[in-house]
Amino acid sequence: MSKFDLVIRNAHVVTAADAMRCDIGVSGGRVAALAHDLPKGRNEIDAAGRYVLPGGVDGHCHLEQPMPAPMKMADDFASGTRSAACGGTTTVIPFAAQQKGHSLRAAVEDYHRRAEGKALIDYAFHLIVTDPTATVLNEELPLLLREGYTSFKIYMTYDELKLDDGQILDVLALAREHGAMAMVHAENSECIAWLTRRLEAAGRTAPRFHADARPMLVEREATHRAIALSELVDVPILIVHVSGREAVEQIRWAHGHGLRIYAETCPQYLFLTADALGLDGYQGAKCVCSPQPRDLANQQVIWDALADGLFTVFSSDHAPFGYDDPRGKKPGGKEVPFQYIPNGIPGLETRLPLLFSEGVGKGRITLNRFVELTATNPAKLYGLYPRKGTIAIGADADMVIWEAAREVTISNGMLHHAVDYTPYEGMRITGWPAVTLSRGEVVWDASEPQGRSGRGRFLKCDRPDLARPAPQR
Ligand code: DUC
Ligand code: ZN
Ligand code: ZN
Repeated sequence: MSKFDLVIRNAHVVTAADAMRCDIGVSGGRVAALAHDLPKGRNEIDAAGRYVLPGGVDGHCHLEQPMPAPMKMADDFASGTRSAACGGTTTVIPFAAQQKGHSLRAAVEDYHRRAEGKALIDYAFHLIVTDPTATVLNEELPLLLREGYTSFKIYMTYDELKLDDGQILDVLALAREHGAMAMVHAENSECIAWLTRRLEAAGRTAPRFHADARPMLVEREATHRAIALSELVDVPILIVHVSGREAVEQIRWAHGHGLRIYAETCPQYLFLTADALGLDGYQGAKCVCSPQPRDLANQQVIWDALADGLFTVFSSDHAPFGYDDPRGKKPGGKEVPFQYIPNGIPGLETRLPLLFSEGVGKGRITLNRFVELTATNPAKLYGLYPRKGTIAIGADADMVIWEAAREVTISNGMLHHAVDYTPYEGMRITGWPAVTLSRGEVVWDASEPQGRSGRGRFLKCDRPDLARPAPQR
């Protein structure tokens, strides 16, 4: 009887810190050995000539998040996690969102019901705090944090989600007391509302005017304010979906002053520009997300900040709404003014291949940095490391064998989400996962998703591993 359920032979293993050539022995869903010439396993994969990397951890994606009618996200936990696995991601962390006037606990219970029996890969939950009442702050949140929900998102915009500065301070104080990770959506709500009213009055309602309602200063001001609120409370925060230069400058300033500000960016800020919102007719609705993609100069700033260590994590912000869909980009079946288009674009499956091809393949970032941004750091930030986010003895055997030279023209037909478009249609990239393993089981084999929906397990998160952000290189 073999000691190993699976042996991956001749692997070129790359983690955030190292690279080594060895065999990988998997037993009971975990990495049990990293050595040469391991004895035969019950199953064997020959990885000769291929990289074996930790499975991706997508720390920011939205799946089946309850929305105001008639909107409904296209992906549930089954299609969303399937799509993630086919793109090399083995852990997702979507959001259990509190509805104003309701309890946070109820949101978490509801979200578990949505996930149960459906996920193909493992998942944890962030919370979204929209109504920080005394009960939420003093009773619900402290208990939930102890039960393995150790991170939450707060919004500075969106009427149904946003908190005012006093509420944000209350929530940050609680994060400090309990060692939780606060993620902040930083955009100035009043400026957006004012600009939107003026655009509407001028009849400027096409999708491309979404960008005019959110000039960069809207993100810059809110980023600055979020940093100040974090400094006042003396607690680290993560600024999510940073889109360009002015927000990056604020974060650099904070780092220069020794403040613990983590930062996230997403594929849409590297591979799309605001021009995509002006596509023919109503097509620009496909790329309406917030913050919106900027321009080529801002893309370069984001690339530089990925390479020099300013960013801690690279996430998809997958927010799946169908285009020709009365529950999606055409609410009620109609082409609507930009402010009623549900915000978000799909990207769970393309996140890793895009960064692998254009980042590692084009020499902008190293393979170690790729692993750090897409797997190791999100696992650390959200209290899942070292179980997730690395290849090490005792870690879950979540791994991706990469076919680094495979040339791919992205098309929606090859993806596995339930959205009817991809914003990256026609893009030519090099590299795609050949095999994705979740706890030692194949969930993607280069042609089909594998494994049973519902095999994915809920993960309780520990306290975040809150080292200071890496010094900028
Ligand atoms: N913006 C968000 O804040 N969340 C989901 C999608 C989006 O565009
Ligand atoms: Zn957001
Ligand atoms: Zn989001």
